[in-house]
Amino acid sequence: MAVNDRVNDKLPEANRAGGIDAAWDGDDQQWWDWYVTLAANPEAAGPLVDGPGLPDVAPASDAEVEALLATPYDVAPAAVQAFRGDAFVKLPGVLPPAVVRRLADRLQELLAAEHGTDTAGRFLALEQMWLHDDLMRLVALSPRIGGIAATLLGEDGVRIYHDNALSKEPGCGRTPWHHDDEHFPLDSLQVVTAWMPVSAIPAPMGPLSFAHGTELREVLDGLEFDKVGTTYDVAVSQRFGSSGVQVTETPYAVGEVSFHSSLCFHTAGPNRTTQPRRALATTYFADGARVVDAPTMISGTWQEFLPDTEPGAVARSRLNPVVGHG
Ligand SMILES: O=C(O)CCC(=O)C(=O)O
Ligand SMILES: [Fe+2]
Repeated sequence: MAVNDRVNDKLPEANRAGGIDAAWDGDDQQWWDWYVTLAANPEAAGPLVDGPGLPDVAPASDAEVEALLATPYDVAPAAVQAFRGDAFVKLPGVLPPAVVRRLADRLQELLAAEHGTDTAGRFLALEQMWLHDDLMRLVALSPRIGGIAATLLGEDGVRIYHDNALSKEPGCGRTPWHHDDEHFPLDSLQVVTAWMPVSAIPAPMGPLSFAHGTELREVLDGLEFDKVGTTYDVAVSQRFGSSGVQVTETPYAVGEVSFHSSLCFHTAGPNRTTQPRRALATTYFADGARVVDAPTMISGTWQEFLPDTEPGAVARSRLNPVVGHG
């Protein structure tokens, strides 16, 4: 079948014809249901294995969560260097196990309320939880997390773009290779996502994996995004392989949090465990950044995160408070 004849039934009708320039015509969950179809998945080998479970500790109280998330984290100079060179860094001990446990328990409630239990093999998302959930607001607006983001970017202040819960359910396949610059309609490369797992994430569960470097768009020069199939994902992987690009694909310990810049190319393996692979992902951008002139469908439901903000305007709506200071 010719490339142009291929269809992807997860694409909303309005996004099927033409290129990627049209605005996304579905909701955030529909976006993820489509997006994971763009990842190539080798034949799965063997049955699902046990996951690591949730941290085996009593959950922190909400007051303890609040106090911890207000406490600055000491970012080592070597970590800042690593982030600026590699475009990502994984930081140990950002969240104590009892806090992780409390967040995992609450996230379970929120996901069950929204998506029910018939979720095997899917990639479930929730976004903008901070607008209606007190605990999730503590995370999204955390001076600790926002402070790390500002320090890594070398900015005086960062604003929140959005929060997310990302649940890769048992049996769900890979996340396609991508960098987030194409997802955020921001005219700035000073954008970073804190990816906060709510359990340990061993290799079979599909930890987020990162290609090292801030200049990788050069390595991928000429590759075209494929909105119906896996050709882009496959080609990125081949180019990285043939160019000797280093990829870090390591497990996460409980409390470890990664920060990836919008220039960082990343992917994640399938979840071959019986436990959902869950993380909270909050994105921050430099105070003063503008919205691009022409957001595309890859930017998804961006007006939800930047209400009353026109393309080209400074991104500082009522939903983008300054969260962290460097
Ligand atoms: O959770 C995943 O597999 C993908 C997450 C991601 O791409 C991101 O947080 O930028
Ligand atoms: Fe991403």
